[in-house]
Amino acid sequence: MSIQTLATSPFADQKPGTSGLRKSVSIFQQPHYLENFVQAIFNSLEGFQGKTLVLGGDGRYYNREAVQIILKMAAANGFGRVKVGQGGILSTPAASCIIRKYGAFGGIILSASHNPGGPNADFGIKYNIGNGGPAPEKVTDAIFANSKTITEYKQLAAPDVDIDRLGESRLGDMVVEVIDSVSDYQALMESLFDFDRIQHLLTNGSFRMCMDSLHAVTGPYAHAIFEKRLGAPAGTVIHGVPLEDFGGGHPDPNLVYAHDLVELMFGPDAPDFGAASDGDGDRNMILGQRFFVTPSDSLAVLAANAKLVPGYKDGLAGIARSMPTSAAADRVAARLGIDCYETPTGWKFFGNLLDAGKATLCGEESFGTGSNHVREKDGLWAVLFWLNILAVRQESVEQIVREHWQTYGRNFYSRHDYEAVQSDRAHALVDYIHAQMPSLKGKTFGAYTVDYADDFSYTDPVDGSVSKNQGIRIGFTDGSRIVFRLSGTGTQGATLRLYLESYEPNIAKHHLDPQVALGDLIAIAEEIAQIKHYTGMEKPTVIT
Ligand code: G16
Repeated sequence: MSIQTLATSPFADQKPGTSGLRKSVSIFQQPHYLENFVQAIFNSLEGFQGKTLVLGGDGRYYNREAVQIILKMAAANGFGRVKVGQGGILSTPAASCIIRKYGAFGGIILSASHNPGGPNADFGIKYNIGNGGPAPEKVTDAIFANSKTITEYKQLAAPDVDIDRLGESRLGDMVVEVIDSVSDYQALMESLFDFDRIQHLLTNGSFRMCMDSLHAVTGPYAHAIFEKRLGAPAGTVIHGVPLEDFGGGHPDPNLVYAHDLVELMFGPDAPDFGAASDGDGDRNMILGQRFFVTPSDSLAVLAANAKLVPGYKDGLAGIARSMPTSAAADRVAARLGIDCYETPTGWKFFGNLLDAGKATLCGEESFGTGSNHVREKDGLWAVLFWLNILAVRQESVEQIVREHWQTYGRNFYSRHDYEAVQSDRAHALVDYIHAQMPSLKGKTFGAYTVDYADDFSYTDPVDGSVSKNQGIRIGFTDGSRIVFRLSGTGTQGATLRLYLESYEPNIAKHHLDPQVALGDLIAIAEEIAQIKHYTGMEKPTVIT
């Protein structure tokens, strides 16, 4: 087996987005495309010789080929060991758990998350650092810089490794260790939650749950944890076999794409609890019987009830949420007397806060919730957290959320996505709002007066790094907000996200449909941004 150095030339489009590099499979299949990016990752790291790399992905189309390429490149570049998930499978939170548990140098996760998979859909790759979390901006910037100047990459000339059989083999001087994809992650979950109590809930005959894995990576994890370990009846997990194209579906746990689960949970014979996770297992959607819990509310409810859960019984150091996420969690933090941090969109921004012990729970409106147990958001962790709370409180999901609103008031919240907008038109819309910003403060729209209008900028309280242009915020004097952002994870044109939030302390109005409660703000957003004109769309593609 010899190390080969192959000549290559740069691709101009390898700038990592909100979470790694995501492109269509056909782009990744171009000669040298994946290799260039992997070598750019290695070139921007120092001191990994002889160290361990964790490798796995969500099992989507091209996962297995990419694993083989990366194994041979890791061997040629001098890693000492690669721990690879069996069959190339590791959920994103499991990869984070394994990096931390075994003190690995870092990890490569192959996923385009909630984007569809298959030969005509998307693939992705991201690098996670030794704390188990997504590479921070200084690392992703270095990777991008390297990708623009790369001239060669290294790979070992060797046959493919058998990644389906557990155990160790050698690739040149490097050990390849094929590990069980589930067991380390399951052990971590057992250390945090009251499995006995959850088991009792799931087997006492009066409680039913449905977990929709959307034919994505959480299937094996959910089968092992909910059905095998916790005793839920077979069939509790639906769409539990990971498929390379996710069965043709869109593995995004929201009210639109998790339609089978939504139909069941809003139907006549609905189970008590429903949940779904995404392509790589880091997102979650929580449903009660005919009841949807917004991710922003979910974070707030988990924080308010954290002491009921063994892993968090000593209380929380702080809470962090992304800027567009509603301020429901801020109200809980205020009552608990702990700090609440507002970060830009992207889980990577939570890493420093978690490492510094400033935050224990983190959450995002984009169906992401997690804690300091790993450095990624974690879909099944959130499901287990909810189950633990339900097992202790013996109330329904709806009762728990309604009681929460009674205590803290309700933050009405919604996100409107306009997908696959022509890029130049999306940027023109942003420019159009920017042009108005200096004159917006003090302006009135019906009953609403603009309090501030800015482009969100974040200074990391731990390392002082500054991230600018993280979304346009228009705040009103009553605390309501409109936020505009262009997504950093789409692969087709641009996706405009419009986030809307208002606060309602009056219990008599808590039953309102959020689209009704937010109706004035939706109209104001249209007036300020001329969304229909710029996107050419009459209505959003997805409303959550
Ligand atoms: C990624 C990031 C999240 C972010 C989400 C949406 O999630 O990890 O932090 O909230 O994308 O980002 P955007 O609004 O830029 O599309 P995932 O689950 O796709 O890895």
